Amino acid sequence: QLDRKETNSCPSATSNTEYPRVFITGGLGQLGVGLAQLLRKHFGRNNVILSDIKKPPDEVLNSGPFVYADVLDYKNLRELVVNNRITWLIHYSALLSAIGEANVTLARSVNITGLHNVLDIALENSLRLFVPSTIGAFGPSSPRNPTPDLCIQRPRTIYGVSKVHTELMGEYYHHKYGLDFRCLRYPGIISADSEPGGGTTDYAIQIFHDALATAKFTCYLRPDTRLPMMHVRDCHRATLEFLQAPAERLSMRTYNIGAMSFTPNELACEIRKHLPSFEVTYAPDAVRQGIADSWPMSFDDSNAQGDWGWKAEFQLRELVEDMLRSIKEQKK
Ligand code: AKB
Repeated sequence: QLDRKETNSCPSATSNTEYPRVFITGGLGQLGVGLAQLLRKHFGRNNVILSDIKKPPDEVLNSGPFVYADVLDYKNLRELVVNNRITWLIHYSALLSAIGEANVTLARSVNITGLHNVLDIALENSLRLFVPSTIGAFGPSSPRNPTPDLCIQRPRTIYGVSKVHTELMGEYYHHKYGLDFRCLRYPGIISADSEPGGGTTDYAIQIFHDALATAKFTCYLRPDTRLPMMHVRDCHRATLEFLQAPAERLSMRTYNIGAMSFTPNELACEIRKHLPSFEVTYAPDAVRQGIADSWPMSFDDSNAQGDWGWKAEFQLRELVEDMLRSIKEQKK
């Protein structure tokens, strides 16, 4: 029989105590594995623990510690944090915008009850807590082009409502109890090696796969739907730089981060520079078009730039080159 401690604790890296001990929830979603890879380069393989409720693929298991963790199971999560001497908690578990609309009860529970659990565990254990927010935290009455950090936020999706709740609860715990809560509002994140799940910006990933497979793509948004987007490497770097920023440089606890904004038509035109025969058909879907129409067209991220030096590296041209090259390599 396995010892309980053994099942719930992962090997410590070294005696080097200056590195954070990082725990990532929802680690098998679009962002966890890539962020863990970057953090492990900086802090050591065993100092970064990925977790999820799904079975990890072999390459994830072989790349560093992985444990089962359900964010709705408070005791299990607390035990993992305590037994592994965690100092930074990165909370990626969430249902995204489109899938949230199809599963409101589940989204409310994962996105809101899950957040309450991690807030309490982070406070009890003096953790630095990072939770992403999103362009989806804004709504039809927000200024859309550009959207500043502080403005009206009345989103119309359960995802957006749960993320405004995240921003407000995290900031409340920071001001009332001193919790080191940090939050970035991510644009749509574009990645080649990990699939998104149920977002509104996902078309901008699928388009590359379909372009290379069949030179045809059917888009669920209108050709002129402009949304803020970011290459996944910029997203991971922003997250690390923000987590490492000294507290005195942070004039706020929730920041917009931007990189580029484009429409499906502009993206298709850029892809056509590499694949001239590429054709796109537009069949707007009422739910996702409605969501996109209520979201920012571009982000004002001047506070992130000024406070902790945020600057994106990828613009549309580099993003398209990198996505096409990476997907082609995966197929070899
Ligand atoms: C979604 O489309 O739901 C996400 C997001 C922008 O937060 N990618």
